[in-house]
Amino acid sequence: MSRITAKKMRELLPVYFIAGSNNCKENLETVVEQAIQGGITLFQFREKGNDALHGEQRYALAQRVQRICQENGVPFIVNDDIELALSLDADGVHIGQEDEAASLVRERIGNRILGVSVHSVEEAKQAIRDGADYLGIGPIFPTNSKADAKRVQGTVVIEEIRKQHIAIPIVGIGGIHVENANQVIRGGADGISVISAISEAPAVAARVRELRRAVSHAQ
Ligand code: 3NM
Repeated sequence: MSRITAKKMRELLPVYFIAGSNNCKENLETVVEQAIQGGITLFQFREKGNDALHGEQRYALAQRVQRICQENGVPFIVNDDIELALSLDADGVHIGQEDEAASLVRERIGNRILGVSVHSVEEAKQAIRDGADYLGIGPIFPTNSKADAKRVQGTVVIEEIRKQHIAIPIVGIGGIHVENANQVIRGGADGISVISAISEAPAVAARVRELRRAVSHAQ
């Protein structure tokens, strides 16, 4: 398999759902199944923070969720944990600035999808040199889902990147909901990535449909 093209990558980004077991009131598998029914375009397994599972339980959960994604043709990305991604033969990994250098991660994962969180134009350029397939930029709005989130900066960084004619696929992250998704897309992102807008929705599939609609209306 060769590296994913930018065009194909963009097609995976409109509504990118990120979750772990502690983001969901029901079990994660059920939420992911419903989110897929609603039309998420990509999923990231992020088993982190308070009450996160570890070891065998974490691996088994990841495997079950990966199978659901595979059966439905939704690519499965692993947050941070390269060993887990490789042992599951996941479709890709997502890393932050605090994790292993993106260039080393690229070497380890071959042509799998590589997403990198960046917070400035400089970090964006470095991530591209290191081999990122897409960038995650945030927090766009205030978020309760990440304890160590950086300063909220709206869509400024995305706009600066686009002003410099850097065309890499981008998702916005942090505090994105149906009502503000349009600002993220109009700012230059190809999609939105969300935890709570989907994981805490009373009706998950319906919420995903609303998010899809908000994104496509803004494109
Ligand atoms: N990363 P919610 S914000 C996982 O700024 C994550 O890089 C962020 O959750 C960043 O959609 C965030 O519930 C949490 O706000 C996103």
